Amino acid sequence: MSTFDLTRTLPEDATDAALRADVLHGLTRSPKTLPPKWFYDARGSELFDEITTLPEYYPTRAEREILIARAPEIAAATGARTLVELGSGSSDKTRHLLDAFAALTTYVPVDVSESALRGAARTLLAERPTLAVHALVADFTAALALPATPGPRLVAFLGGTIGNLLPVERAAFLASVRALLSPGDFFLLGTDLVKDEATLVAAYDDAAGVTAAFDKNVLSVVNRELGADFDLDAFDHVARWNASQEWIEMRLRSSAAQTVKIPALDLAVDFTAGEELRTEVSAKFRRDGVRDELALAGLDLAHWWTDEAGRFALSLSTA
Ligand code: AVJ
Repeated sequence: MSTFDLTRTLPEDATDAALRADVLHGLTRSPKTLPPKWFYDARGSELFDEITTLPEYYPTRAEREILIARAPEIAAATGARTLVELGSGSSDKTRHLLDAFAALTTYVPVDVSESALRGAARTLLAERPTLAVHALVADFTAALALPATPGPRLVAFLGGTIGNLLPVERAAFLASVRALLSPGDFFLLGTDLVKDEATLVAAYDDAAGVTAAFDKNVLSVVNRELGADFDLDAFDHVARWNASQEWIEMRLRSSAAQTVKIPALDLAVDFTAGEELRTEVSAKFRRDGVRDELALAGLDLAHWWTDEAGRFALSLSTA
């Protein structure tokens, strides 16, 4: 007997209000920025899925390699009965964990996309009719209230998405994860690792141009949702390694001086020729940095696993 329920903690219009606030704030400051969460409309999610299959984009394959190799150890170390997955999306990676977790009864996927949650639950429940799925439509960067589920709980945040948060945001996020955990619970975190610049830049500027299309897609989102008139051909995709911050930055560079109108905000935004709009930061990590950031949030690093090539890490920490 399977159970499925879905709880919405985001008001229906929250997305619209947040997009307006982010676009107004990001495009009226200098340098201009847009937060990466707005990449992921239906088209953007499709493009991201395509990115994960590109030869240059290693993180997804590296993380999958670790999950497959270490799922039995993760299951043994945690004895988890509930898996909470933040930013679960299609729940593709979750399968590797679920397969290894004999004690698991309950899965709590958390995502901003209700359609992704429903689709993922349908697929999972078809395969695992005894699983209880409590889906949560929520923004994982905001305070979360989890349903009461059997412990121990394993909270997972995979894919390296923590790298999209700036250091102060990361500290706040880790503290909020810590607040979700009771004694005996665990946190599983995926982090992409610092490596040579050429490999990193290629992963964010692939030869086929899929990442460029993904980057520009944020402009389509603003056009559609806020009636803006961004000309996608008037911007070039740029991926740059910031060595002092140890993060990749994706930017859109205006190829000419231009003015973009955003009617929903009653705003006109001027770009100079060559001006860059930062659309994403994707931080890369080292073991000691991850350990220290976890410790600051009150989390103890217990296990650190990488793929054979040492490109990506999964860490398991305790409250
Ligand atoms: C989904 C946030 C992990 O930062 O590598 C892929 C998004 N951006 N290519 C990443 C992304 C450009 C990705 N995360």
